[in-house]
Amino acid sequence: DPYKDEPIRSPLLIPSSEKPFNAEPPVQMLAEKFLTPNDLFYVRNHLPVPCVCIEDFTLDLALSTGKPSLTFKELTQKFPKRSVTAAIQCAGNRRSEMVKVKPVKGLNWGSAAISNAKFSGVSLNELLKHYNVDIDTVRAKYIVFEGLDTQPDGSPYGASIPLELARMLKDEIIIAYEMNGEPLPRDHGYPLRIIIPGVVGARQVKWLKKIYFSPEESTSHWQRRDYKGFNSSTDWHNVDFDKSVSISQLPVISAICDPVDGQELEEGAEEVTLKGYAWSGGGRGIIRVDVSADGGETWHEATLKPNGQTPYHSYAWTLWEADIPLPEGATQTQLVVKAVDVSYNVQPDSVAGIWNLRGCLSNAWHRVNVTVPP
Ligand code: MTE
Ligand code: MO
Repeated sequence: DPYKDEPIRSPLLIPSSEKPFNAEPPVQMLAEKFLTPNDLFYVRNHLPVPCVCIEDFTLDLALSTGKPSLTFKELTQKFPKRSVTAAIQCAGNRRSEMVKVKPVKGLNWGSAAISNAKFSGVSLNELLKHYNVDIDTVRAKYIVFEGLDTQPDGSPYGASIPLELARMLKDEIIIAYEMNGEPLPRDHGYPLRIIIPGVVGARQVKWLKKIYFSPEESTSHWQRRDYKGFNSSTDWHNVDFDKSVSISQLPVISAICDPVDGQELEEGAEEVTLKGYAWSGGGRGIIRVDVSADGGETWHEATLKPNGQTPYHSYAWTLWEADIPLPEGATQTQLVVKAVDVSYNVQPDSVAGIWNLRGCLSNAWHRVNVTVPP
């Protein structure tokens, strides 16, 4: 069994698949803490978790100036420790809402395939500079990352981002060895993972083994045949993955974490307290979160909890809260949230228009139905 050496996991995680292990935390717990505790951080594995002996481990770079292999000790001792607080979100977060429109292929994620942590490690740019590589003048089109986890045919999990994006983010990309001040947990990439803030989860390669520059994208299945967007008339008979652009920076999203769908509020309640998260890719900060207690007829502004970052380098999520009146006398109603980022990007009001066959990028207004016993 290739899965016999999996890590021990919190019993609080709600699995959407066991082998490989995929799980999200209870959504109410997500909005409680700005930094998601490591054992509650959602897990998205495509393959068995590799067992790494830290003494034998090296990170391998293939550069124009040479092919250095660094031990864990060299990495952690030779270079200054840099940190970034960032949300990581699976492209399939909130996929279960798309499934209600029409079936899709993918894990049936709720709203908690996203988490937020402080990652610390070595700056990719500082590492490259140490080997006399200037990311601004490298002659290539992509930077490629490979993990230690391999498919049955021996090919590793891999991902890439355009070099243009890597240049924009050069001071923010980190080869992380710590998560919230602790060594990276095995499920999250021990001993190393690349953190590319503001970019989709699929590119945050865990168990990072190799970095190189290339004239083409990573040839991995997950770069070429997955994690792309399509319009809602594209189906498995006419889909052309080569024609679609790989997902990198993600669109604006939000969700109500508390109350949860189907929840019964207090008897005769006149007000409801909503809590949740909002986030946008590309470092675009959240400037406003609107909530409604009547299915989107009338809106109130939620109170944003500052994430400590600046509007154009806002990689962490923004938690928010709102106390709003319930419609008078209603015994059931729909709570809604939508967020606005600093570029005034907004979320689409319904999921039908953005439906796609892989159920990615499900960022419509988030709706939660509740009942109010009279
Ligand atoms: N890296 C490797 N090596 N193998 C993987 O299966 N999954 C990716 C990404 N990095 C994956 C990986 C996907 S799709 C997501 S959403 C994130 O890791 C999930 O990170 P997490 O498990 O730390 O939440
Ligand atoms: Mo993902």
